[in-house]
Amino acid sequence: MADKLQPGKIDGELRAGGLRFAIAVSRFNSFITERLLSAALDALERSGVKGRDVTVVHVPGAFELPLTAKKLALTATYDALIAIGCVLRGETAHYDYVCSETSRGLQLAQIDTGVPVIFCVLTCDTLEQAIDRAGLKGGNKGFEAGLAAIEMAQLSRKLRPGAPAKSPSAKARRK
Ligand code: INI
Repeated sequence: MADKLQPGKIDGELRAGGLRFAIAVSRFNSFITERLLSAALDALERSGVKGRDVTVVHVPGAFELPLTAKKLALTATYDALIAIGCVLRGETAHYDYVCSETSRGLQLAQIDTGVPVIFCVLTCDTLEQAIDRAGLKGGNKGFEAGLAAIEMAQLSRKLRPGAPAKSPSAKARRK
């Protein structure tokens, strides 16, 4: 039987001591976003992050998150960012514009700057759906965002420009 392929692997660990994070939080629907924020902070703290290494910035609404994330990234201070918001569908097309521009803008912010931006913006039809995802039936998306930020911060350190490419160990190659 042919040898099983042993690829080199690069993973982002969930160890966060010494990493720095910023969290941009929308005040719109703060009943939800503050719960997401608490859970994100909980995930960071349980993973060893100190309060002095986290900055929280409040913005009016989700639409303001992309510019804020980009400005935070350009300070070159943070290993990863988290953008927290909650957009609830109304009776007009406003929801669609806010959702699409917020997600597009956050993706651009991380692609343009190279600093990971974790997307923790709930886009829900009803308040009940949002409550479920902010600590009720659907867990808490803020906690997941905190863990994703740690993983992406670690991974980004390993994938920095000029970092040695990881190849299988000599032992694995001899097999
Ligand atoms: N902002 C939100 O974060 N969530 C919403 O549900 C929302 N709705 O429904 O209008 C919302 N609008 C405000 C928007 O994000 C901007 O703050 C505002 O348009 C000023 O630029």
